[in-house]
This record gives sequence, structure tokens and C-alpha cells, in this order.
Amino acid sequence: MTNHYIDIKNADVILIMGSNAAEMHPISFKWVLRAREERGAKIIHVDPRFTRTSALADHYIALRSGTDIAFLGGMIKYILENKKYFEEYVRDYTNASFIVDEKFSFNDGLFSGYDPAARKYDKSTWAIKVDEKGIPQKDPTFENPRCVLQMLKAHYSRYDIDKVSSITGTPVEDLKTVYELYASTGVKDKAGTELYALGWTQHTVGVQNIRAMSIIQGLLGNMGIAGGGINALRGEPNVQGSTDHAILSHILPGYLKAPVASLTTLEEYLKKNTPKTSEPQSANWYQNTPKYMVSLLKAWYGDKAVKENDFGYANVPKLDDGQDATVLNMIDKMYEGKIKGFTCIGQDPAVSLPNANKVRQAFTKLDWMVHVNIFDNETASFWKGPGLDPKKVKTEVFLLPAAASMEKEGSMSNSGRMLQWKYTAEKPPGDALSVGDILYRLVNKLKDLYKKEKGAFPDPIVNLVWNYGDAKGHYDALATSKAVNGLFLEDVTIGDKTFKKGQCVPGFGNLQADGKTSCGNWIYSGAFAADGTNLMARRKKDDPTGLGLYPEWGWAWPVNRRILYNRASVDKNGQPFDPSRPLLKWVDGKWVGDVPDGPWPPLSDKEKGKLPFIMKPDGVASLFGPGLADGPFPEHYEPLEGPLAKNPMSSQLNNPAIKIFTKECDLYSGCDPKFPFVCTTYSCTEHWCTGAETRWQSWLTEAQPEAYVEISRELAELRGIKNGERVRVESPRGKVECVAMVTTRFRPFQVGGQTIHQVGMTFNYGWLFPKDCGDTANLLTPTAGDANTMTPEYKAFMVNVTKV
Ligand SMILES: Nc1nc2c(c(=O)[nH]1)N[C@H]1C(S)=C(S)[C@@H](COP(=O)(O)OP(=O)(O)OC[C@H]3O[C@@H](n4cnc5c(=O)[nH]c(N)nc54)[C@H](O)[C@@H]3O)O[C@H]1N2
Ligand SMILES: Nc1nc2c(c(=O)[nH]1)N[C@H]1C(S)=C(S)[C@@H](COP(=O)(O)OP(=O)(O)OC[C@H]3O[C@@H](n4cnc5c(=O)[nH]c(N)nc54)[C@H](O)[C@@H]3O)O[C@H]1N2
Ligand SMILES: [Mo]
Repeated sequence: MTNHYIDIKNADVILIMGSNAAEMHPISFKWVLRAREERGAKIIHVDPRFTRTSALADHYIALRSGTDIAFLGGMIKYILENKKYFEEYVRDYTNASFIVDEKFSFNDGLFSGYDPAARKYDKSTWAIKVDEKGIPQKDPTFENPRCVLQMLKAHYSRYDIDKVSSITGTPVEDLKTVYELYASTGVKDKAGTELYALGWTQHTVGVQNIRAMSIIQGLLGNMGIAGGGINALRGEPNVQGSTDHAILSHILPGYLKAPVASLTTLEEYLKKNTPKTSEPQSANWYQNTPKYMVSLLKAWYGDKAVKENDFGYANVPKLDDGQDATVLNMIDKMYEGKIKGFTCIGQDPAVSLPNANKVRQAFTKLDWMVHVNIFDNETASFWKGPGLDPKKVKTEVFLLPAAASMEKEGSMSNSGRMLQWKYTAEKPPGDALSVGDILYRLVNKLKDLYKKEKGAFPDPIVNLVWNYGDAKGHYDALATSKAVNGLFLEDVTIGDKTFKKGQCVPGFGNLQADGKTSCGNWIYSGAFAADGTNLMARRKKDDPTGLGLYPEWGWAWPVNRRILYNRASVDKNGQPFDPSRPLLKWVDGKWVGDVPDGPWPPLSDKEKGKLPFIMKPDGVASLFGPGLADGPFPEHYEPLEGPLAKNPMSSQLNNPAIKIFTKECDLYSGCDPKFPFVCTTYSCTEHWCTGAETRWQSWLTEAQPEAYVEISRELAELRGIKNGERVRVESPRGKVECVAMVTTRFRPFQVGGQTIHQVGMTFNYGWLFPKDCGDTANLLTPTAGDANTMTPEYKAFMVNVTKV
């Protein structure tokens, strides 16, 4: 979230699109309702299915799965053509006035630079024109037809409301309602927020869904303000923490880029990954990358990391150039037999990953699997699953009993980037250990082994700092957190302050690029005060701004800033655009309110003032965003499997930049009459994700006992299916037998003159337990992912539904 949970109460219009917030994120929804109670906020829910979120919204608006860019493209057109945008903000704080390079073009669904053989773009023409000093050329009058605002207008002029309606299946009147209501926040004294989750991310155009909304929020001046922002409601407990700490293959902790093989020295890595700017008033925060990277290497390799050996950079595993090591590719390689061992901690991928038949087959190619869990599940027991003969599966599985979350101490990071310290409530049962303890012991064993046997390249293991144990040899969460926060390795004087060796680094502004500090994750630096006080454990309820920032409750990254980009909430003189919601204010030479996004004075100070979007090299929000794999402007493409044979927007049916998998089990139906219905998947209130945790609870399985498919009354009639009857749901990749839930929650869509039916299933069930509860919807879903992140397209694919 750019903002945080409590801040939702400050919004005037709340657009929930891509999430079932009431059922999946009840904490966020409490503040949604508070906004309506306290300030009369309007709530809009845009979702193909009517849910408990819809039931409490002022406007429930239906759209066909996978058509959000068309919906939002129409909104961008509406905002631009009716001049609903916040002009001052757009001119000064976004790249709307920047001039786009002449070589950039867009034609019939393709941006310039497309290579059809590689299914990739050469992005060199997606550029802003710069002057001889390297500063972006601008036209603040917006008259130049090549300025971003005009290019945006031209691109979205194609998204007229009738066409949008014929793609999304949303009635024109409903589109108008949303466009008018949401665009009403493009003024100084109104704030609009957006809440999304998987309804947006789980598509082959997932990132561009979010980009489309970022453009809208930029145009309306809704970024960096109280009650605004783009707010990803994160899923698993601490999934925010897991991404911050890089439990992902393309980044290092704190979102530093993962090194690739061709960058063989630290100097090359830093040169490639430290952005430069010529914009005089840009803070270009990532210019500090060397301080963060060197401090990270010091945290990992300690005394063994010295300038002479590149601070141990050679020890860091490297991706091959261009390699994508995300999960769909990992399973694909496993399926090929190229991966021998698999460590699976707190997951049930046999149920949660797409094309589950492929995943389960892939597991049979492994020599071993280590599974760390609090229960057995379909992954740990895959070898005795449906269709497999245990005698023929060679994989050896080790199931290690883990402590559950309430049985261990540590920090949890919520969606609002807030870290809260929690304590052990109960000892783990039997031999169960926390995952921290398991990893701590495992690496110690590995170190012993490498010390003894050496091996081809022992340094990364042998030299790793691994002092995370307490006196009794147990994993110590507090000591680990301090290492993450960062420590002074020598006495260091910064400005008028001297820090002693061994003290905690009180914020990333103090990190050094010369090896005098260590820090396991720069964005978490400051979670401890210099004297070692754990700020994540704070529980003070003061709220000086009245906006719900509660600055002394827990600690939020970065540097306890509660709302990102908050310098965009003030004008060039540092005065709040909306004095009734003053998030930040420049008073007598200092900032009052939230922790400002950088200490500098307001922008009107031509010498020291900085632009508000400090993480961007040019200091402003990107309406033209050249960084993504699939285009600088979001464009509507149909899902990889959709009901239309032709994309009404262009000749490109699907996102041209996605990877197509080609194993024999990677079957795609295209627009095939054998699979006529759109299917989407989701979770339910009563279960958690795969259900591997919740299906063991008798009261939850009583409430939601077995797999079901939700179908509309119209479809039920068409297929002669009655509520409660058993049906077969089938895709080219598999089938699931389950109960039909005939409901008005789904309604057919009118799309391009045809009636399109959509159905929905949860992915909460597996064959293991309870007996005969059915199996996962992921037996149906395709191995297909977003062009940028590879997040699977779980939310839109094609099926058939027949009575058993
Ligand atoms: N009770 C409970 N709570 C949970 C979870 C759980 O399993 N159970 N899971 C947690 C996790 S890990 C996560 S990631 C979050 C997920 O949180 P959400 O993303 O809110 O959860 P989903 O159930 O996937 O619901 C997403 C909604 O998107 C809709 N949708 C489908 N396709 C589209 C589309 O193309 N466009 C739009 N606009 N909407 C679409 C679906 O109908 C559904 O209502 O929830 C978390 N909270
Ligand atoms: N079709 C479809 N598929 C989806 C989605 C969808 O919307 N549709 N959503 C996707 C999303 S957003 C997510 S997050 C994934 C979730 O997919 P998974 O992460 O595979 O599923 P979970 O059910 O959350 O698995 C949690 C496992 O962790 C175990 N566990 C619980 N607590 C602890 C603990 O303290 N320690 C350890 N070691 N183990 C523990 C549980 O017993 C369970 O086996 O599914 C994805 N798959
Ligand atoms: Mo999730």
C-alpha cells in the first residue's frame, strides 16, 4: 500500500476493484465503512461476481473477468476529455508535460520495437526526449502533440464508452456512474482511494491493470495524499514482509535488483543498477544504491567482505542474463527433470499452483523434497495422490514439523508497511521448531560440511555470517532483526553525531558505502533506535494529525513514513492542497505532520527543494511508464483463454509479450466452443487459500464442506442443472467434479452482441482431507503468467460445465 489501513477512513470515494475486501481483508473493510460513517464516502465495487463487498457498496458494477484495462481506459478518456484532472498536480508532479521520443509509436495493438519471434519488445524507442544536458524536454502548456498528456489522450481516445461496454459487458449507464463519481476526486479537497488484490494481479495483463489505475490516480492528484493512493491488500500473513525480504527470485532484500551473470564485479553491478539523473530538482533516491548494497554484503559476509574482494559480491548467486526464475518456470524445469531437490516451506503448491496436474507430475521427477509444515498436505503426500502409484514415485519426502505463527516471536509486516513485534504465545508441540530454528540449524550443518569437505566453491556458505543463535543454540529473532536493521561496524561520525561500533543504525540515511555499516535490508533500517530500542514493539496511541497516522504505534518502512510520496500532498510552497486533510505542512522552515518523503524544503526553493516522487530518477509520477515489458501505456488484450475470437481493440488477441509454455500438458483452448464459459477462481471466507490449514478444522469444513462451482440461474437453465446437483467442470488441462451452486451472484454478460456466461470456483479443496471433498480448481487453470511478474492467470480462463 502507498497508504495504510487506517488511512482508508480519509477517502471520499473508495473504488474496490480487483478485490473482495469485505471477506478477504476485513481489517481494511472496517476503515472502508468508517469512511462512509464519518464523512459520507461513496463505495464502488467492480467485480464479475456479487460478494459481501458488493452487498455493502453504494454501487456494485459487474464486468467480465480480464477486461479491467478496457474499463479503466474508458475512465482515462473520460477524465482527459472532460478536463476532470487536477491540472497543477499533473503539470508539476507527473511527466504529463514531457515530450515523447519521435521513434516511439503504437499501431494496432503493438508498441514500437516488437520482436514476434522472441515475443519481446526492444524498449529503446520508449523514451522521453532530453536536451543537451540530459534533462527531459517539456511543454507545460500541453499543446505539443508529442507531450505525454496528448499521447495519453490519443491512446485512450479509442476507448469510447460503447466499445468499452461491448468488451466488459458492463452497461454504459454503470460505466458513466463510476467514471463521474471517481473523477469527482480530481479536485483539491477530495480524495479517492483504490483497493485491489488478486482480481487485478492474476492476469496476463496484471501489472498493466495496476498501471492503468496509477495513471488515473496521477491525473486526479490522488497519490501521496491522505485518503488516496493505490492500495494492494496483501494476502498471506506477512507476505509484505516476505517480499520486502526478497522471498522472490528477481530481487535482493529491500528491492535491490538481483545480480545477473554478466555483471561479474560489484562495480559493474552498481553501475548498471544505480540510476542517474540530470533533473536538477530530482532527489533520485536510488542513487544511494551503493550504500545499501555494500551494507547488505557486510551483513552477509562480515569481516570476510572487504573492499579488496568486492565485499564478497562473488558469493552472491547470479541469475543468467534474461533468466526468469519465478515459479511457473521453476515447475516447467522440474517437469523436464532438471531440478533434483525442492524445499517447500509453508505452502501447498500441489493445490495452489496453476495446471496442478503438471505440478504433481513435476514432483515425481524430483529426487527429494523437504516439506516444512504444521500439517500434512497434498504436496507432502503428493506421491499417494490420485493417479499416482507410490511404488513408482522415486521422490523421497522429508516432512519436518514446524511451529505455528503464534508459537514464535518476531516481526510481522502488514499491507500498510507497518512492522509490529509479536511474542510467543505458546510453546510448539512435540519436536516442532520454528522455521527460523530449522534454517538456523540446517545452515550450521551445511557450514560444517563445507568446512570439512570444501567442495567446488565453499566461500558463500563458509563465509556467511550466521550468528543468529542465542546462548542455548536456538534461533534468536531479536538478534536477527537487529542485523536486518543494520549495525555500525566502527565508530562513525555523521554530521554532529557520533555512533559507536555495535550500535544500531537509526535509519538508512546513515548507511555507508565503505564497509563501516552492515544492514540486511535498507528499508527496514530504523526499526531500532541507535540505543537498541525496538520501535516495532511500540504501542502508543497518540495521533497528533488526527488522520490516523499513530506514529508511535509499531514502525513503518521507510523511516516510519505512513504515506508514501507525501510531498505530493502540498503545493510548491509546502502548503497542503487540502487544508482540511493536512498530511504535511512547511511551517517556519520545517515540516510538520507525517515523516516527509525526504528532508528537503518545498519545491519553490529552487536550490534545495526536491520533486515529490523521489524514487523516480526524474522526480515525477510516470503517466508514460517506459519500464514495463508490455508497453508504456496499458492496452486491452483478451486473457490467454477468452471467449472472443478477435480483440475489439486491435489485431493482437492476447498480450504479445507473455511467455507461452509448450509442454504436452500445456494445452490452451483459445476461443473453442468446447469450452464456452469464462471461469474465475477465488477464496471463500471460511477457508484459507488451499484449505491445507482450514480443512482440518471441523467447524470450518462444516460451514464449507466441499468443492463447488457458482453458476448463474440462466446458465443452470441452459444446461438443465439444479442447485446442489453434481457437475463436471472441465478445461483442456483437467477436470473437477463438484457441487453446483446456482446463484444470482453471477449474471450473464452481453459482450459484442453475444451472451457470455461466467462461472466461479474456489481453490480451497484438495484430495487429501476431508475424504471426497473434491479437488482444487487449479486442475483447470493454465500455465500462463503476467508479462512482467509471471503471476499466474488464475482469474480468467475457459471451461465447460456439464451435469454428471
Ligand atoms: N478468509 C480468507 N481471507 C483471505 C484469504 C483466504 O483464503 N481466506 N487469502 C488471503 C490471500 S493469500 C490473499 S492474496 C487475499 C486475496 O484477496 P482478494 O484478491 O480480495 O481475494 P479473491 O478471493 O481472490 O477475490 C478477488 C475478487 O476478484 C474478483 N475477480 C475475478 N476476476 C476479476 C477481474 O478480472 N477483474 C476484477 N476487477 N475482479 C475480478 C473475484 O470475483 C473476487 O471477488 O486474501 C487474503 N485473505
Ligand atoms: N486458482 C487459484 N489459485 C491460487 C490463487 C487464486 O486466487 N486462485 N491465489 C494464489 C495466492 S494469492 C496464494 S497466496 C497462494 C497460496 O498458496 P499456498 O501458500 O500454497 O497455500 P496455503 O494454503 O496458504 O498454504 C499454507 C501452508 O502453510 C502451512 N502453515 C501454516 N502456518 C504455518 C507455519 O507457521 N509454519 C509453517 N512452516 N507452515 C505453516 C499450512 O498448513 C499450509 O499447508 O495460492 C495461489 N493460488
Ligand atoms: Mo496471496
